[in-house]
Amino acid sequence: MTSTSLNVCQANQENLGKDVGQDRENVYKVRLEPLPMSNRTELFKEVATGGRWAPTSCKPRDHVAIIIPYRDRQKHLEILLLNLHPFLQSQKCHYQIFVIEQAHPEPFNTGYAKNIGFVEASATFNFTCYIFHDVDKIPMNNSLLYRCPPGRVLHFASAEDRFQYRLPYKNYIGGVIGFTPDTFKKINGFANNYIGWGGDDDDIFLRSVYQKVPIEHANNRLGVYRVLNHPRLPGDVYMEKGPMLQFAPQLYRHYGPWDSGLTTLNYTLLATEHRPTYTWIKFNVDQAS
Ligand code: NGS
Repeated sequence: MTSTSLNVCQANQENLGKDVGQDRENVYKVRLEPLPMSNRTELFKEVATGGRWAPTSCKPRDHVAIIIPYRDRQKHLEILLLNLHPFLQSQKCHYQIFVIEQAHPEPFNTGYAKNIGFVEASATFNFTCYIFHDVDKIPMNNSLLYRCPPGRVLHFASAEDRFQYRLPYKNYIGGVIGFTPDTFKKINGFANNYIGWGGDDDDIFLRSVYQKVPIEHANNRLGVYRVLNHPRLPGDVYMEKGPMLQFAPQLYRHYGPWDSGLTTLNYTLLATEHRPTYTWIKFNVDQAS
């Protein structure tokens, strides 16, 4: 059978709309322990080097790049990959997982890492959907389709366990969000100047509002996530982001998001490796940016 005669893929939707009340932990299982090597080989046997997979029995409609900003969270990355590969395969999309690591010693800048992930992933394939994914957020309900609606921001992690399966505040779009490439370019990606932990997600909310890109939260029966615990590390930098966020609406209303973002990246690519279950990209922010 040639690929042109295949039907368009349909995702499995077994948990769609299922009301599990308080019983989420028991209904939606996530794997929290690393697997022994033999089981890993079995689980990942269909995954191509670089962390890419596509269904063979149908024609995928969606081409999804998963972008994970990363630094020093090996155990969490392992757990996320163990869960994410089977999760995405059950959804029958063509996907590739990119892990974007920032070199030491500069403080971690997740907005920068996510923008670089977008640029580097786009250079390899015209993905139709880019999902920016925290390393410590594990999706629990595989009916939450990892797809990007056109012209909107989709916030997937609308029901994290640590926030009692609700948004912690009205404008929260942290954890996991997705865009089509055109929409991501329309808001100029993430701001690059939120250095250290936090704030870039609150900022992209504002960029979306002022670029008139509607924000959609996943239904909270679907956007259910287990969040892995991690203590703040001594090297984690926390910079007060309040003043930047207070000023952002004025900035974006008058000048748009062009001051900082995809169009102002200045980085050195230190490495690209096609590892067995993901593509690893390491970068350094150049001083002048
Ligand atoms: C807010 C942060 C967000 C962050 C959210 C949840 O305070 O970036 O907490 O944080 N905003 C600022 O710092 C301005 S978390 O519990 O994930 O560490 O996403």
